[in-house]
Amino acid sequence: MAGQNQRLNVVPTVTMLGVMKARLVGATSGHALLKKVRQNVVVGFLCHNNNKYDDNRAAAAAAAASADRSRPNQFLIFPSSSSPRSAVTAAAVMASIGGNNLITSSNHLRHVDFITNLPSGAGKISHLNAVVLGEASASEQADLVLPSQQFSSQALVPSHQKYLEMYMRSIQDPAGFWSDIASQFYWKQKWPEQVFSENLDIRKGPIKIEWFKGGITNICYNCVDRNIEAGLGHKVALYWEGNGPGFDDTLTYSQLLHRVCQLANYLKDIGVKRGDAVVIYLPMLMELPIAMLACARIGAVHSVVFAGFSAESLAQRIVDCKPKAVITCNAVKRGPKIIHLKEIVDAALIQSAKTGISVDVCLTYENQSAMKRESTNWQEGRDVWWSDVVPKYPYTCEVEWVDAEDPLFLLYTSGSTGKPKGVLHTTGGYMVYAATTFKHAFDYKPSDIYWCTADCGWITGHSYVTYGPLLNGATVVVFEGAPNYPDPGRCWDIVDKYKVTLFYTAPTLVRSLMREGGVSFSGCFLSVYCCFLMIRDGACFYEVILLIAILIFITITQYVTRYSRKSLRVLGSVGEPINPSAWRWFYNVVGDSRCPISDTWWQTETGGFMITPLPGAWPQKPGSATFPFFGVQPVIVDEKGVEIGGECSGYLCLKSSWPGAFRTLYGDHERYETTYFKPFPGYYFSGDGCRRDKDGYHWLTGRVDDVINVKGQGIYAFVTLVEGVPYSEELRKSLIMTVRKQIGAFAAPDKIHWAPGLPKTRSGKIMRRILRKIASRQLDELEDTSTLADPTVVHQLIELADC
Ligand code: 6R9
Repeated sequence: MAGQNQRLNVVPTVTMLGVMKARLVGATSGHALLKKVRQNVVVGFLCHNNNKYDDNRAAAAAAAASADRSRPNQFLIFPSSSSPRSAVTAAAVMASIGGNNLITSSNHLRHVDFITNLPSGAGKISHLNAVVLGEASASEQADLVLPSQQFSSQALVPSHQKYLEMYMRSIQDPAGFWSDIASQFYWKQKWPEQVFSENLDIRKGPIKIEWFKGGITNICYNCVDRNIEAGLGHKVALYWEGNGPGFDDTLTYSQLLHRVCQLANYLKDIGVKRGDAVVIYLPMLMELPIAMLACARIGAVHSVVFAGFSAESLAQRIVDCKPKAVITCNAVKRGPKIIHLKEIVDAALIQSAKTGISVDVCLTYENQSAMKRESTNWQEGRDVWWSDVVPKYPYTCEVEWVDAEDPLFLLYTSGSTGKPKGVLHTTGGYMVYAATTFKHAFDYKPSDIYWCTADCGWITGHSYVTYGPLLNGATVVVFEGAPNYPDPGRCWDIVDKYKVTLFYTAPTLVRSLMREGGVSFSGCFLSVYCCFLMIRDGACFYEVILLIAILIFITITQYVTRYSRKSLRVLGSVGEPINPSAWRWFYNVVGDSRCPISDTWWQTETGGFMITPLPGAWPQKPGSATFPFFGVQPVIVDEKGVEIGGECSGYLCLKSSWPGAFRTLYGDHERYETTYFKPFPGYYFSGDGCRRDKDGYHWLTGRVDDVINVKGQGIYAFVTLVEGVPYSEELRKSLIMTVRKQIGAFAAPDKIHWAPGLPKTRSGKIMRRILRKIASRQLDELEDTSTLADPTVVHQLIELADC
């Protein structure tokens, strides 16, 4: 508490606020204050007299505002009162809101500065006359959120003007633009004159994309050896944070090279050769990126499968790519839950053997914190303990030099038919693209500490846990556990522990952390103490009730604000559209209204970011992925495939290729062409809907096949209500009526299915295939649900099907 008290920011005079043109709201009721807060009128609270009601009301409104998580504000509290009760109340509120929400007068003036000095080239900014003090906070009215001048001035791309120059070059001279960047990497042999060749038009023949073909390189060499040669041998490459707090480890670039080489040597020894597939079924241990790099070093093609997917999913992937070896570990603990990975692998290998695909070697890492060796099921002859063999191999291993167009990895994504698609990426173009997108979208600086919460079983873990950051010589945090274990403050604990500067995550996580309130014991204690003081001083029943209400409100953002998070510089979001209120919470609460958010739109297929803010280069709009990355030409087409210009909505396609594009679906080039290039001939079709606003900002609206039309049933809507709102027949009728009125009778749902939760993948994607099966009551065809974050929602939905 003493520490919190020291953070009191006392504003000397009320006129100070006048200077800053903030509107002053007179003493009013807590409810009215909250309303003003919601309208974003109130940006400060002044508890400026001895009147106990004013103190309590201001405190209640402040607390209520902090609980209104979608729009947390910043607060000024001016406790001029000498009454111990009001001082304690003010302190309690401040302690609970957290020091980070308290801003000093000099901070306010700095915000005013930001507004008058726009980043050059940002164009005319509307809404500047909105709220002065809260301008640096993302609010509902102010739809543009500016990077600070301080941030812009140090950014790699400091202005929209500079972006436009670079972007125009990347479009007009893609060969020159990407060659210049590719030259910064190591090539055993440079690519020939022709930098790329492509055909994206199915009417002109088979689809083909090639970049730097004929160039000879190795991505592992570029991720590790090249950095060591540049003097980064002692720099930390990986910080590993275990599931339980206190379990951690560190690898420098030199140590990483040793580990990679040992495993690469072992793999070579068991006969894995260039072009062979290796399935990696590992949790987020350091051994996972090590295994990916070891495969890349020897030219083997890795296929990482999320450790937790069922034996069926794993078997399906094994049968498809026929690996020489499977690399796994005995078990993993995610939060309090143990998952016996080796048992899943055993079952998958039995299944795949039945279809004639047998795997000779199952290299198993002993994850001691989850399970001991002795308890692990074992098949002699096939299973090998990692620790028995790998450490015996030398620290050096010759690099297998490969063609830029040699396959690097296969990553399976669940297709709409249920048969997963093996997205194939090649080496050179992917390398250049992953590295460049990482560098610019996060404004990477060598002093940064980067943490991406994604698992390597997802494309995000390939491009932005492993390859992109390591190619830039970055320090990466790898986290084994669950973000809400042991409590929802874990992420910020990790941020503070490693002084993370760049934090990249998914909206689904942002929303879940935003939802998870938590009781702060110091807040509790303080409030009980306040109650005591109030009762002693003769407070009435309602005052005590009010204080208890404060207790509930003030504790909501504690899990974030009890950590400093001062190190954070840039935040990132990926996986699905981030709704503006989650965006604002991320920006205002997590990033203290200081860190730009890179809302990166991309896909497994694209290999790297396609539409993303460049922090520092232009203002952001909460919920918009903003503008295309270098070399990317997004177009919006109508249902006939005709490009639409200006402000519009339609299907998002991409014109011409970029180096990170996938080259085929493994073993099924026809499906590749049919799925992505036939719907709108001449373009790559992303499958997403998109709106472009009057300022040219892109707003991703989700997958275009999100509308479920069930034969014989018409439009079938799964409806999730705001927490606490009960389902009722009246509500059902009123929902249908609302759609009829607002959109039209044609769009009115024929069936509403209450859905407390939806079947979502770990990255937040709705599994439409499962919803379709439930809607058409084909319950015996649900197939594998192990790729879901929470498979129990399926049973819940089935139970509610006829309610
Ligand atoms: C990287 C990744 C791709 C699909 C994509 C889109 C959705 C991803 C998004 C986003 C809106 C963003 N998506 N990022 N939608 N804004 N910033 O997620 O790859 O698993 O293949 O999913 O995810 O619908 O088409 P992948």
